[in-house]
Amino acid sequence: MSDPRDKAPNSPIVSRRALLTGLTASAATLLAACDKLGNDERFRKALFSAENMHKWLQRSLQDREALAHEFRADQRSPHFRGNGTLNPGTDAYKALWRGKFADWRLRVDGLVARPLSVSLAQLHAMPQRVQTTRHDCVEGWSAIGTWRGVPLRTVLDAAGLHTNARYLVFHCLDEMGQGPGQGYYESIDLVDAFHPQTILAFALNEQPLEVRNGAPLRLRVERHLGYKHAKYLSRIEAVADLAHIRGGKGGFWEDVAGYEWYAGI
Ligand SMILES: Nc1nc2c(c(=O)[nH]1)N[C@H]1C(S)=C(S)[C@@H](COP(=O)(O)O)O[C@H]1N2
Ligand SMILES: [Mo]
Repeated sequence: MSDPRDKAPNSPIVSRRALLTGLTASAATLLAACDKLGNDERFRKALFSAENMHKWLQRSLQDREALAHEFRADQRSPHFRGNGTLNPGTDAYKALWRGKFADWRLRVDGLVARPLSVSLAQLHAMPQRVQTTRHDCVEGWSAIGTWRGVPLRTVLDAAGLHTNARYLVFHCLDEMGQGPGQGYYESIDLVDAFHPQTILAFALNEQPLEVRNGAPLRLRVERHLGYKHAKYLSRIEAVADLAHIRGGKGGFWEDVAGYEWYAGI
């Protein structure tokens, strides 16, 4: 479809030719050749054939499904530091902590067939995964740790995602000085949700999670930067889109500091 602005006199839009002259000669030749080929019906058909589209999609998906490197236990960092919130510090959290999190529940709701309320004991009884991975924080530090927890997939299968669910929103117990329900949150899409290394972790280096690392439960989404790994989980909400959740950008730092929602590594 032609852009009406192309026809405007003294159009401020840079012409294709002007753009081409700015490129290296070889790139320009290649582009011009592509341009000509693009007019060839057979070439276009081949380029955009179902088979090629499939190959292209498959390649991008394979990349997203690749596993993060796993390390040996003896490669672990001697100390796994805490970052961001080190203790939610609210009365509600303190009460849960005093009760050894026996009264804590993980709610799973939104676009699911069977909303769940899961205790820590129930999570401990589910199939578990253990992985030693490197955590990379945008603030410029990394640490290798061994995480134990339940694959997110297991919990989602139990809840039964609706077919219109596209994202999982992770609500946290730390309020970030914003009040209840306004604190830390994050979200991921279904490719990451069903990734085999995406787990709800309750142990670090074979010890129950410390408060600083997100007790009683935190997300591990190993192909992403640190801020996606939501700590102090209280609720997982399945949604069709993120626009109506909080600031609409899919995460606390995405909303307030312009962090990228997609933090793949
Ligand atoms: N609820 C919550 N989750 C959070 C944060 C936070 O402040 N609150 N900080 C994030 C950031 S920036 C990082 S790097 C990791 C730090 O995890 P750690 O405290 O176990 O090192 O948690 C992430 N998850
Ligand atoms: Mo971070």
